[in-house]
Formats: sequence, structure tokens, C-alpha cells
Amino acid sequence: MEKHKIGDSIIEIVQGDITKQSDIEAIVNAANAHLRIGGGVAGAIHRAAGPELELESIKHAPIEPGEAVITGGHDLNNKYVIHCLGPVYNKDKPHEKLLADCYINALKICDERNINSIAFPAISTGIFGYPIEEATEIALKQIIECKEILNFPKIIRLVLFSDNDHEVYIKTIKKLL
Ligand code: AR6
Repeated sequence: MEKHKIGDSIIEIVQGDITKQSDIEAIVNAANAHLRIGGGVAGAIHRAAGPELELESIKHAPIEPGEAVITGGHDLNNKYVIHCLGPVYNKDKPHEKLLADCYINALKICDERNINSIAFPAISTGIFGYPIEEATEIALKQIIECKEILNFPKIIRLVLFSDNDHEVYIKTIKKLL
């Protein structure tokens, strides 16, 4: 695991499955607007959390690109799921701002509730088609910027599913810090 200290917080970069981060308080779902089960990382999270997650999440729907809402973690080992709707690349515009908003809004929820640790997948880079290099730069810049103004979370873990995405994250954080 790659770790970088920013003030009193740590950014961790790991390759793996977001549903297996049992030491993390809140995991982020790359959701759809209706907060229904869906495919990709959302499908994996809903499968692991059980049907109660969808019953709770749909009460908050629909959400707009860039928005984030919080629910319980149900059968997951995590206390919370934070559902973010990323932009569809080249469709929801400006996609740079809407993607950055996902990270800001998820981190603000943690700050408001004193949530100590969060794990993010690479929002919008699967079915929504955001190129991984561009999305990584936005995600990491935004997280670093937020850490200068927010108290919580203290641990921010970035969980990448593929080897290639993991390498892009490692390369980008070294460039930014
Ligand atoms: N753990 C971590 N990352 C994962 C996992 C996992 N278990 N599974 C996939 N990824 P996507 P989006 C990575 O498509 O682009 C859904 O149907 C994947 O490799 O899940 O924001 C929703 O319902 C990719 O890098 O999310 C929406 O309709 C990243 O997670 C739509 O897809 C995001 O891929 C959202 O599309």
C-alpha cells in the first residue's frame, strides 16, 4: 500500500475491491441517478450490502451529477456508504467540475459527521467513460485541496480495481505532491 501524509491525514493508494475494505468507516459508491443497484462497482457494493441498501438509498433519489448522499452500510463491514453520481464523460458538462464536486461533497459529509476514514473507487471511469488519466488528476487534486480546509476524514483510501488504474494513481500523486 502506498501512503502519503498531508498534514495530520493520510492518503492511501491500493489495488483491490472496495467491498473488502473492512477497516474503513465509509465507502463510496459510483452510483446512478436513481440510486438503484446498477452494474460495475455499484453492483458489487449492493451485492455485498444486501437488498436493504437499495431500499434505503432510493429514498434519496434522484440525485444530480456531482451530488453525494449517505446511507448505512447494512451487511457491509463499513458503517456507511456515500453514493456519488459522477458525470457521464462528454455528456454531463462541465465534466471536470462535476467530477471534482463528487469528491468535495463526499469529503464534506465526512467532515460534518466526524467520519474518520473513507474509501473511493475511480468515479466515472468505468461505464461513464471518463479517461483514467484525466479523472485521476481531478480526484487527487481535489482531495489534496479539501484536506487543507476539512478536519475529517483523516484517512482517505483510493481503491483501484485494475493494475493500470493503480499505476496511474501512483504516478499522478508523485507528480502532484
Ligand atoms: N472495487 C473497486 N473498484 C471497482 C470495483 C470494485 N469492486 N468494480 C469496478 N470498479 P463503474 P462509473 C471500478 O462503471 O463509471 C453503474 O452501473 C471500475 O474498474 O462502476 O461511475 C452505476 O449504476 C472503474 O474503474 O462506475 C452507474 O449507472 C470504477 O470502478 C454507472 O455504472 C468505476 O466504474 C456509473 O459509472
